[in-house]
Formats: sequence, structure tokens, C-alpha cells
Amino acid sequence: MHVPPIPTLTAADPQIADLIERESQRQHDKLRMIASENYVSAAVLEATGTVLTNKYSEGYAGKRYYEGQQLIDPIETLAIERAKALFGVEHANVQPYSGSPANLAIYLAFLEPGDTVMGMALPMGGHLTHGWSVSATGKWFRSVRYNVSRETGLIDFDEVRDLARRERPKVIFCGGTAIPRTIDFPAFAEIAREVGAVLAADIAHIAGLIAGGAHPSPVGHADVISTTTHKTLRGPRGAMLMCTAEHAKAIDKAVFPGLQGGPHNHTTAGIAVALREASTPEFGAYAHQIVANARALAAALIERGFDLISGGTDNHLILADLSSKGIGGKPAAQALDRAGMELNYNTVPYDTRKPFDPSGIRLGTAALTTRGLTEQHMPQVAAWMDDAVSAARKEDEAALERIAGEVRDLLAAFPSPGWAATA
Ligand code: DSN
Repeated sequence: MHVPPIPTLTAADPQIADLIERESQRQHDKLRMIASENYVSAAVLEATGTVLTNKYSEGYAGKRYYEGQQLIDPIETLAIERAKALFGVEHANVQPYSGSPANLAIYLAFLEPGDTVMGMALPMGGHLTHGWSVSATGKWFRSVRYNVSRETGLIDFDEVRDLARRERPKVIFCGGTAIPRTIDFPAFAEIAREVGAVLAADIAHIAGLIAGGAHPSPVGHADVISTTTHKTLRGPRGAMLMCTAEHAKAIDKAVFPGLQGGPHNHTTAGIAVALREASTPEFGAYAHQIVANARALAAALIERGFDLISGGTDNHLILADLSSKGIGGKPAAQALDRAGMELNYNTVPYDTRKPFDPSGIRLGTAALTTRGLTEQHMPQVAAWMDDAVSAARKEDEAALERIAGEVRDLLAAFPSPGWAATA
């Protein structure tokens, strides 16, 4: 059953309660490997399900547009102070509703419509809001994009520098959604300084690794840092912007009143709780275990003939091109889901297929590490993945079902935050 239990909801709205109960069981039974997902703690779940959702608080602590902020102000201030201490930044804004609005605030703070922004191309591992054509950021701004090397799958800093010198962007984004390697923040900072651009580091995927000391920090290199709070950082769905004192006013004004109305106070409380959790030595060990698991899984997949972009991983994320396995990313991801392993189909650099039916799959180890799996389990995970991909090719549904049962059996021994067999 769901933890914390939901008896009042069950009585009031059995249909919704039943779907939530089944989702908590589904999350328990599946090997969840979507690289941007995790399991929050019961404490974070409790904080997000509170009366804080009833309150409007436009503005910032001490400068609100509605009364009754006696307890909201200290909650938001705690979240801010914890973010500043954890990441070692001068200023934090915890109000962005999620990653895309956080990134939009960077545009509003530093650019005028039509100005030039530079980011990693989406099919190379960037994010929609780093100036991709279908996003408002690519429609309302002039965007230029860097790639990864076709040979190595790594960023070519000569290309980034040449592009920046030629196009003179006002903002350069680094970071993204499908980058399996360490981001070289000092190299980006050097280029941004040379062309007079603001460097924005989008650390959504790796925030928890940075907090836990398992990835270098952009602090001291980037002018502004955006992150979601629900990926490796293991908080509720939300986002934060962090920056030097110099940019604090511009960032705050861009979030409110520039883009948003009232902050989601229940989320702010959940973020504060998650930040406290992330400041513990246990979280540091967790962050390092995520990376150790990803490395072990990458090695086991390579042994089984998977073609990994960049040849492996330095973080939580693995991007595999399935062309050599004779199957597209989408049918493979769908079959893996039926086999109890949840991940997503993904474009790979220089993909010859369409984004809705690409060549690759993307997976990560943040959630399975939260469950308590370690390096010793990764060869088995890779074997299940390989078997499921073969079964998908042969349309062998019985094999997929058998694997899903084996996954469930393994996971039965690993507690799932948010679910328990009994209350
Ligand atoms: N949807 C997120 C991810 O999966 O990486 C990015 O916005």
C-alpha cells in the first residue's frame, strides 16, 4: 500500500485512490531506469501533501502581496538557505515551477527577444529550452547549437569556441538531458568570458551528484545555475535557480513577477526537506553509488554488445544506440517496459531516424540506487535488458513476461519509498 497511507482519499474518491495505490505498487515492481526519475523519501512525500497547497504567496519572504505569510516565509527561507549551503552559492531562488520555467527565467533575466543564445543541440543531448527550434526559446530568440563529435560522442571545445566567436551569443547553456560524461564547466566558462556571454549551467540531471561530491560543481564557473529538484537530487517536482549576488535581483525579478505567480509552497517545503537530506554523508555515499552502478551497468552492457554513446558513462546516465541490435529505440523501450524495465527511447547523436522513432534508449541508475541495488546486481540487469531486446526482436511475449517476473522477484527484497506490503 501507498506510504504514507491514503485512507481518507480512499473513502472520498476510491477511483483516484485506486489508481494511486496501483501506481505505488507499479513503482515498487519495476526496475525504474528513466534517467530523470527517482523515488522521494516518505518525508518529502508528506511535506508535499500538506495544507501548504492552500496558500498564495506572490513575492518573496518579507515582501509578499498577500497576508498570512508568517509560516510560509520561514519555510521558503529555510529552503533558500539550505540550497545556498549545499551548493555553496550566494543566491538561490526556489520558486520556479519546474526546469523549463527556470530556464525561461534565464532568458528573461539576460536576453531580449531576438538575441542570440547558444546551447547543445537537442539530438546531441541538450534540452528543448536551450534554444531548440520547436521551443519558445528557439522561436523567440536566435539560437545557435553545438554538437558532439561524431567519432567520440564528446563535446568538441574547438567547435564550441569557434561557434561562440562567430555568433557572439549573449547566453551560453551547458548541460542537458542525455549527456553521459562529465561536463567541463571551466572550459565553457573560458569560452563564455572570451565572448562576453553569460554562462548558464543546467545541472538538472546531475544536481544530486554535484551535491554528493560525485561530479564537479559549476559554482565559480557559471554565472547562473538552473536545476530541477526531482532527478538525482531526489526532491519533489520543482526547480531552483542559483547565482552570484550580482545577478540575484535579475533572476528573482524574472521568476516573479516576470514569469510566474504564486510559488507552490507545498513543493517548496518538499524541496527544503530534500535539500536537508542531500546534505548528509549518507547522500554523498548514495551519489557515489549511483555513479558506481552506472559504470558497472555500462560495462556489462558493452560486454553484451550494446553500443554506448561515448563508450560509457561518468555519471548516472547511459545512452545506447540499438542499431547494432537490429531494433529501434521505441519498440525496444516498449518491450523492456513489458519486461519490467522502465526507460525511454531517445535520439542518439547524428541519428538517422526520427525523434518519435529514434535509434537509441536512455537509462539511468538514480532510482535503482535508491532501492538499494549495487554493482553486483548490474550484470543481471544488463542480461535482462539483452534478453528483452532479443525477445522483442522475436516478438516473444512469453519471454518478456518471464523477465518481468524475475525483476519483480529481485525487487521484492528492496524497499520502495512510497510503498509497503503492509501499513
Ligand atoms: N524530461 C526531462 C528528462 O527526462 O531529462 C528533461 O526535461
